[in-house]
Amino acid sequence: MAMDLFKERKTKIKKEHEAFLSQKNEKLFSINGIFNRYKNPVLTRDHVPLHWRFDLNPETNPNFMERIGFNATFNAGAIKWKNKYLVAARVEGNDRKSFFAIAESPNGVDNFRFWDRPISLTRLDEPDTNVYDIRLTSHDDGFIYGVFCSEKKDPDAPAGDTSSAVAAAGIIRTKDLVNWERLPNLVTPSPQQRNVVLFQHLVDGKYAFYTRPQDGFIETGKAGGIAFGLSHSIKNAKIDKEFIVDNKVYHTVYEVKNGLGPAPIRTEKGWLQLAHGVRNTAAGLRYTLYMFMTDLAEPWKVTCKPAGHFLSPLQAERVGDVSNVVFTNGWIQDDDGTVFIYYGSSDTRLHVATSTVDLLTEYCLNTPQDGFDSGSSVKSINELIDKNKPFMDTLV
Ligand code: M1P
Repeated sequence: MAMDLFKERKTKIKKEHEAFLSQKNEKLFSINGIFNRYKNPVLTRDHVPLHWRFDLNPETNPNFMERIGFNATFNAGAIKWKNKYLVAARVEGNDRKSFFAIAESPNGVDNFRFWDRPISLTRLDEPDTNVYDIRLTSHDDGFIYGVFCSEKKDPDAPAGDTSSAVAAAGIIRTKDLVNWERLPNLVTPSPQQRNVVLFQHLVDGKYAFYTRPQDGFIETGKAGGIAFGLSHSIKNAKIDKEFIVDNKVYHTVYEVKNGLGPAPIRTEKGWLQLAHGVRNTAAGLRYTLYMFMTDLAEPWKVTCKPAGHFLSPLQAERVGDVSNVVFTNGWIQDDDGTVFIYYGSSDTRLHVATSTVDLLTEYCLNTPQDGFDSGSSVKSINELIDKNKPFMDTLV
């Protein structure tokens, strides 16, 4: 009887899992013409392999019960590797701990399958209680780096405070995406760090990082903004001075905090930068994505910045464990100029949107900048209306 149940459940679950993993995705029409969303998320907790979840031995699991449950798969670093599209996702178990696992797709938009095992990080002196949001950078020095948030309990938290935490930037590197070397965490002048991204080239012979200084774990406090700093070494990375590239600003989509997404994409007109911005609402924080460009020779100098968000949570994306959030830490530039933008929604699942280097550049260069008040927004609209006057009959 037990054997029948084991077999019956295993056969059904296996079949449905395979059908789910092989599902084709569908590119949706884009009204804004800047990027295309896709019908299905590319990675969900249902993508987690069965052999991470079930004990496959009928003797020790006669009821074919799930032994380890998974809660979410989201915010992923991304890289093209041996002609496959890889994401290093933040996978979160039912135990709330997250870790990194690589999933691979033949086309970047569907059929993502996790590799055999998640990434095992070497422990430093003190274990990371939680790790998340890895940014992958193919560096000129020949290594692929992963820079991620390493979180542990705040040792100075008052007795009874079991929530306060400290965030630091962890660093790993690899040449094959299987064997990873752990390096000491990045040291910066800021008491906490999250959303740190390694730039792909040396600057003045030094390793260059985009950082996000913050005074507290959730609140950036007096600090905040996307910053930039240099380190002589990567093996003991230390930034003595970080300066702001793109600050948080009152009454914008990045008024509370912001953070760089993936390492930038080089174009003839400058570096394309993708970031997340956080604003306050009566319903809590709202996370959206925004873009800007920086100077080719001085990648810490903003050269243009469209007003407002580039991509915001829509429809089903709006709801999840942390609702009203989109977050990005990975994109892939293909040889033909296609850009695959991977973004997590509401700390629950991972999506892709596709665009091109040319379209993203055009978006950055031609979208009006923020004037920081309603009058300036109306002025931008009126300028477009005036420009359109000779063409109005084409809309009739
Ligand atoms: O919960 C929303 C996001 O919160 C953090 O981002 P930030 O540091 O900007 O507040 C991160 O924990 C991120 O993973 C998460 O999606």
